[in-house]
Parts: sequence; C-alpha cells; structure tokens
Amino acid sequence: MTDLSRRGFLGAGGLALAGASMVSGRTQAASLPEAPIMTEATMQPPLYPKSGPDYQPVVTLNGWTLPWRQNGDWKEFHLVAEPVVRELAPGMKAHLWGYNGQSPGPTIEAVQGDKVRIFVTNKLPENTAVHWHGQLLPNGMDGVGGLTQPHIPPGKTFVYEFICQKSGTFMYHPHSDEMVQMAMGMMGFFVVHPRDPAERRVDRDFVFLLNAFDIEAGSYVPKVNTMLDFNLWCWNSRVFPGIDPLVVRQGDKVRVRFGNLTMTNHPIHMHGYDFKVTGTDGGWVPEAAQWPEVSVDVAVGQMRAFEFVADAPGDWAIHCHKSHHTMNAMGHDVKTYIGVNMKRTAAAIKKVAPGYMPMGSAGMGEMGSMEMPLPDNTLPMMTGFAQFGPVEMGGMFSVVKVRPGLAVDDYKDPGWYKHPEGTVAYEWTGEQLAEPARAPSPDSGVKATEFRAIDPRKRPVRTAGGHDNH
Ligand SMILES: [Cu+2]
Repeated sequence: MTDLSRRGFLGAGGLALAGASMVSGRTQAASLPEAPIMTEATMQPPLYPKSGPDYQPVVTLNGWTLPWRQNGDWKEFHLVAEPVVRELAPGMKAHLWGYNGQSPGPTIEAVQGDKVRIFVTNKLPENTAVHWHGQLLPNGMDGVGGLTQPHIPPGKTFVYEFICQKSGTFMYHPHSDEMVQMAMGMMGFFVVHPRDPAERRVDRDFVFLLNAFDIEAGSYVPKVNTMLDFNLWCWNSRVFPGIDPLVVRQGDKVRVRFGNLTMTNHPIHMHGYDFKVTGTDGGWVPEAAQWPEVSVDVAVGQMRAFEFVADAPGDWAIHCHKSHHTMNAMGHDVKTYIGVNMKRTAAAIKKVAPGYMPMGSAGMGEMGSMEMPLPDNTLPMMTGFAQFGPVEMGGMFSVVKVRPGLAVDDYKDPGWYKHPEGTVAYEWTGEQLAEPARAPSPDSGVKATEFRAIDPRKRPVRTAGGHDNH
C-alpha cells in the first residue's frame, strides 16, 4: 500500500518549510504539497480521482501514481529527485537515482485542460531539471537546464506551471547531466486523460517505461557511460521474472502504453492477439489510420499505445522481440560452442578447476533450469518458472493474463492459466519412425570440429591473400 508517511511529510501540522520562500511569486503564500514516498516495487491500485472530472486511471507496472492536491484552479504535485534503492527482481537490488523513493518515479495523471503545478525538490548530489517530454507548454517550463531555466541546485525546489493542452501519453526525465541521470534511472510516465471520460475509454490501461542498466555482476551501481551494451533490459526498472503480469478480465477493452528511454529501439510483441496502434508521441491516431500489428517498434524517445479487446483467455507472452533483451546479466563476449565437442577441453580444465562444466555445445537452454553459483546481487541470465517448466527468459518479458469473471479492479496475479482439456501441445506417443529419415546433421563438407587451444607461438603465418590456417 501507499506509504504516505514520507520523511519530511508536510501534513496539517505544518513543518517549517525551508523550500517555500524560493517558489514563484504566485505561490509564495502557499505551502509545499506533501511529497509521498513509495517503499515497494509492486503495482499499486489505480488512483481514482476524488475531485474534478472523472477518468479511468492507469496502472503502472511495478509502480504507482503520484497523489496530488487541488489548490484553487491548480493541481499540485511534488516530485523529489533523490537516490533510491530499487529491487530489479527478487535477488537483486540496485542503487539508483529516482523520484519519491523509486525508479522510475511515480506516474503523473491529469486531465486535458488541467492547470498543473509541479514542485521539484532536488536531493541529488548534483544539479537537475525536469523536462516534460511531449507536452505543449511555455518555453520556460520545458525543463532544459541552462537553455530554458537555471539548473536546480542540490537542496533547492523549483516550480513548473503549465496547462495540459491535450490528452495523451507523455514522459518526464532530467535535462541536466541527462546521460548520467537517465543511466541512473531518473524518469517517469505522464498521462493526460481526455476531458470527456467517454472519449477513448478503456477498461484497463497499463503503462510502463523501457529502460536499461549496466550493472556488473556482484555490484549495485549502474555504469553510467555505457551506450548500448547494457546487461539489464527493464520495464520500469524491473526484469523478468520481477515484472508484474498484465492482469485482464476477459472481454475488457485494454490499452497498453509504453515509452522508450533506452538508447536503442524495442519491438514490443504480444502473443495471442492482433492489436491496433492508437497512440504515438504526437497524440491519438484517428480511427481510420490505426494500423493492425502484433509487434510495434518503439524508437528511442518515443511512446506508443495499442489497444485490443481481451476475448481470448490464457497466459499470453508480451516481450521485446530482440532476443538479447529478454536475458539478464548477460556477458556478450561469451564464445559460441554449438556443435563443438568439448570433451577433451573439459577434461583438461577440470584438472585445474575441478567443478568445471562445459556449457553451450547443445545451446544455452539448459542454463534456464540450472542453479549456478552466482556472485551476490546478481540475477541468472535466463530464469523464471511457469507451470510447464523453466521459461528461459529474463529482461523485457511479462505475461498478459486474461481470465473470465475477474472483479473490475482486480489486478492480483491469478496464477497460471488452466487450459481446457485437449488444448495443450502434447507429445506424440504413437508409431515411431523406423529409422532416421535424414542424416544426423547436414554435411557442410568440413570435418567435425574439436575445440583446441592454439599455441600462439606456433600459429600458422597468414600469407597475403591466403587463409591457410584451417
Ligand atoms: Cu528490446
């Protein structure tokens, strides 16, 4: 549950407000709104509006929505940029930077036409600034440190004020030492609902950010200078099997929205359905222009929303289709051993390292079911078990769980799908093939390979234009 008892909670009792004197003239007399903190990485229930226009709130995978207060015409929010500890999946915690106790920060929800006032307090050891990605606003509220405002120094609070001109899907992130602060996990989702609650109404609306970290095995702090070779590909700073399932009532109209704040694109693929892309960075896609897909690529800095009617019950995989992005803590310099006879090498290595076990000569799937010794605070490369065995996945992978008869607000994990009898792929136990119909492996004309170490001193000399070393 939401833990509103934040340190420095500014309740009715009214603590001395060190930050109040530095806010803009318009809010000089007012107090800072409270800045609630979240201490858990589990999905919080949707936050229904208690005043103002009605809307169907979103749910944030492994996240929460930032409570706000109404102050006259203004909806007031309070973000605190600060160091946080985030559990990436059971068994691994990361020391990140985020907002209000978590990375990513809380989702901000508002309604088209709302006047929003967002207080940003900087508790980082360096300057920050917040950019409201995709929002149409006065230039001086755009949050680009140095360009549209002074950077927010440590210990200070700045105020952003703008009107949410259109509904849609937005993000927020720093624009001040941006590379480091995003690599450390600073970002959040910003959803603006249509003023008319019937417009584009869905029954369930899921949001998540795509982000990535490079955290060496056994350590806690991301390497901030990595550009592409990340080893933890996340949705909302979580990796499979730590990502919440998308729990859906059969028959619901469902929207899934995501934004990409990594440095590469992610083709997000959902099984069992085709869906329509209904929203992009620029806004809603008119109905006649919505295109059907089963995978939608989201480029760097982009947002996408797709919709479907959940008529097919089951446990449907949803994941990034880059297969390296559904792995955890993967070293990319691992050699390929498929088809290689490791017998002699293994025997030689076992002499010096008794526990040595050769891996990978028949693929890497076996790693999904094995308990390998790992450094502390490190996740296995592929993991997660379901009702039929190891799933052999990690990273950007979750499950859309469509079930009949759920309560409207029930987002609890319903367990694994009970398949109707006779609807699961099964083993053939009838007549067996009398003899192999084909050779054991296709013949490339090359003699079977055996892994052997080459003494570099005896390495054959390459002659110009010749490949004489095989
Ligand atoms: Cu990906």
